[in-house]
Amino acid sequence: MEDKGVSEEEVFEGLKEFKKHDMSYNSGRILGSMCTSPHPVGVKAYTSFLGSNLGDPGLFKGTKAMENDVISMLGELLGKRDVCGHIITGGTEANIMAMRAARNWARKVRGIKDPEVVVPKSAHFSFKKAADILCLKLMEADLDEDYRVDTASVEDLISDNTVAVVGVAGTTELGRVDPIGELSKLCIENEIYLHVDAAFGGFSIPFLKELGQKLPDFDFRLPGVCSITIDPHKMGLAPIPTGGIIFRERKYLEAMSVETPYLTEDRQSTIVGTRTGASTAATWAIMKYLGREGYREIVAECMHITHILARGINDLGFNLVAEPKLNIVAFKSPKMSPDELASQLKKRGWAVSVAAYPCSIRVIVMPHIKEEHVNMLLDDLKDINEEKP
Ligand code: 0PR
Repeated sequence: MEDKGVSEEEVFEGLKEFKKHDMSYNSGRILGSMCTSPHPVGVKAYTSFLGSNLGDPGLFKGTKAMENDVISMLGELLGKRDVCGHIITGGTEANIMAMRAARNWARKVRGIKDPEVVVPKSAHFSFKKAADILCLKLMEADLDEDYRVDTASVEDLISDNTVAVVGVAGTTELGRVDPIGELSKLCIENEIYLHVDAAFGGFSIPFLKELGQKLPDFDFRLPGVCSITIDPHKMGLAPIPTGGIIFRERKYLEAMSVETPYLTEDRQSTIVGTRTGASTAATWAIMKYLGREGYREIVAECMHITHILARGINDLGFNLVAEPKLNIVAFKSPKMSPDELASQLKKRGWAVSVAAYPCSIRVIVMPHIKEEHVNMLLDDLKDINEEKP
């Protein structure tokens, strides 16, 4: 830092320079992200709560009431209005909080000292971070032929030390929805905590069901489900960083609370201390503004474009890994490896990601991907395919 400051103009010129090197969602070229352009109403709400700190809620009672309201709205979307939870930084923090709650609860009621967690092989890598931080042993369950977790494999991995089972509603790589109903039964029988990671699917599955798409129940309607991750900064269209963690019962939040001697609340359960109220304001505003109808229209459009892309890819002779259930299309080329295809697409200005299991190109059809972008992508895929002997 220089001793003397510069003018505001100079500062913003400097910022513009950095921004030039960023990709923009509006270009339609970001194909591998679960984030998107935040909704303008959310952006406006976000900027009006920049100084509000939910880490000291007694000072920001209005923001705290708004967080409670958002949690109830999310709970209602997930089948139970009377829930508790927090708006936090994203899916990673939500999953860590859920694992911490499950571990502490099992320690308290079952005296478990060597905790294990059963996760599907398709689980997001945030569970590896949770396991490392919380000293949990991760047991990875196999997937079935449709890349959903195999309940029999989960059952085999359950032991006296199991503190939680995880199911995913909208897997990171393929958008699969695990058989959460079967997991719920299994967890009730074995008295084990069940966490559902709906970071991606939480803001789309309920609306797709309302639109008549056949998708299994995944939420608090299933009695075994103890907590759900749902990320407003993915399909909820909120600005980054906005995640959600929702618990069926307060006792799980309390199982990880610590004393906060000099704050305006006595105990705190979140990992983060100082915590922005802006994310909560944005989520509240967007949910109120769009309503279910607004979200239904957005997910319907994403699915429409997903099907156009999937059909086009199929017609060009590429192989779809699986028929899309949510707005994710994964595919392979019969002529080259996913890495080679990704680098060819990169040369043509597309930012795609390569999914690990099964190794394939993954396109997440977020609201910033329009039909015109998909048509350009299909043209480039056609050229790449024809250039390769
Ligand atoms: N759970 C699931 C099912 C997820 O897909 C993700 C993230 C998380 C948890 C973790 O969420 P946070 O990243 O909010 O902590 N899934 C994407 C991924 O890792 C996130 C992402 C977003 C990737 C934007 C790329 C990108 O440009 O693939």
